[in-house]
Amino acid sequence: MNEQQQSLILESSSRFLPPQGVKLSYGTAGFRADASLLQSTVYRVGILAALRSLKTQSVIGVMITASHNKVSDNGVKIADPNGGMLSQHWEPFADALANAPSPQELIQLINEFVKKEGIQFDGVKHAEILLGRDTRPSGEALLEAAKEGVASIVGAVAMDLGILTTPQLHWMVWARNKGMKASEQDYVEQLSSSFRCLMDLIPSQRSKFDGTNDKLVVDGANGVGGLKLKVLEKLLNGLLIEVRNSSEDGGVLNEGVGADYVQKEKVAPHGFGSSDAGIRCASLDGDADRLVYFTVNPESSGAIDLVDGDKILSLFALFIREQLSILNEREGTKNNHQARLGIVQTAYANGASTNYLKQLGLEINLTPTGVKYLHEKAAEFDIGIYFEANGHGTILFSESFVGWLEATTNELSARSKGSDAEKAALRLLATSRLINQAVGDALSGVLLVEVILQHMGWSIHRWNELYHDLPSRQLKVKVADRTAVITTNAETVVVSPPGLQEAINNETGKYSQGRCFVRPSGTEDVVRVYAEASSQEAADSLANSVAKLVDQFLG
Ligand code: NG1
Ligand code: ZN
Repeated sequence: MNEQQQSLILESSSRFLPPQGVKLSYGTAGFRADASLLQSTVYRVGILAALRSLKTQSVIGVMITASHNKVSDNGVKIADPNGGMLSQHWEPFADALANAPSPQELIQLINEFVKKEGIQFDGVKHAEILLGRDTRPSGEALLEAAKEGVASIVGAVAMDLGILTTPQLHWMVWARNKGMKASEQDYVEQLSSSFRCLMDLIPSQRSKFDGTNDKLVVDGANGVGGLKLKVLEKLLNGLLIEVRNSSEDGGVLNEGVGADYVQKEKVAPHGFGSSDAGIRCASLDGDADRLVYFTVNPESSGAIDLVDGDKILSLFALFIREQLSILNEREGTKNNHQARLGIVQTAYANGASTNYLKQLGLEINLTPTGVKYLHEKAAEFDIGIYFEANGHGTILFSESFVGWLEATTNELSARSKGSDAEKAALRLLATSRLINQAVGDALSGVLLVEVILQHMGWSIHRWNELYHDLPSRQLKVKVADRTAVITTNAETVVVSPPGLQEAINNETGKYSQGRCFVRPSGTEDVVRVYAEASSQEAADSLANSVAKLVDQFLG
């Protein structure tokens, strides 16, 4: 770093001193904390993003959000050149950068790192960073801090894209680096046009829903998702969406609303009641990267039938499998190719979903919690479908498979226009354009679910009957040091503290269909407990006893 560069960082970083006595770490979803603690961290992530852009010579994204966490929290994370999460190789540097106590130590750290990584500040190479934020009130000032961080690196330019969903920002980074048109308008056009294309390809003999099922009601978590869904909806032709709990409605972000609340508490979000019984409802989280469906139960107030991420995955898998098998039956095309379809879940996937998918003959892979692990695994297949039970997931299509699909579609269109095989290939292509290729996206997810339900001629009840969830319970345990819990086998087995896993096994063995695991959260200062058993009482009791064990071993 030359003198000019050093003094630029020294000057601006002295205006963003880190809070005393707080140690932040770049967890599974970036840095998250009470918003009042984050000015300096976000400023430094601005620097980090600029360095990442110089290193990769690609556009990098910075998203300011704390997703489903409470409104007074905020967070910041980086979108890498492929639109995915920051390379794990850079995470330790992110941690060190955020925690450097003084401007001098910050400079020293950056100096060492750029030398090691061979990053050059020659004024010729440029860096470009896309900045977005969710609707949190603290977002605006934090975004300014990120801009200052970017501006403190010579040759780096920040583009403020304002309020976006997290997946929109990731998509834009992905699209920019592919040389595609990448504005918010382009996102909206790509989603809506591929949705309409899939609607046009619905087999005519499939029955439509009855009247009561026509409308979809979406809970926007009082966040950004509802806002953006209203923009999309205008271009969808024929899909009726009513948005409730949108950011402009004045409710508190994620409070008694949103996908995390609905999935974990299994109750209707604020603004939904018995008059909605039987209607197809969906819930987004605060930054619209999670999606769950539900119906309100007419008999008991607040109770719902939840259709979670596992069931969305199952619906997607059925649809993709149907198209692939139609394609495989085609005759006489060149370049025959059996696509490899892979399913990726975490240990939080309901056991009933994993059994169901196995029965379909699908290949199931388990990874640790955290989108980066699921995404990486799914990218190994021609088509990889990944979902967390909480509703975060997507379908990845490999570039080579999309190339093959395009060639096959052209060939089929020339030889057998209107054939089933051509339609199946066109459906897969449209799906690859509709579903976000960078990260799980509630908006593209909702559109794909809607069109598949119409394609199948299914109501939400028919979909929910694919299999019956095993009763489950999730609990959080506050402990002195959650990092004392070390796990293996995709987080299903505790290796430390010693003896804890044996105690969990012993407890689990007492329950029919019992399954239970514990792991340290990557986003909150807690240890999470997950339990499953043949009845709700049993799942609750197993979770409670294991929570006590965690407390005993770590309290
Ligand atoms: P942690 O806090 O590590 O459990 C939570 C979710 C993850 C993922 C991340 C990122 C659960 C049990 N965990 O992680 O699946 O979505 O947040 O937002 O839902
Ligand atoms: Zn989220």
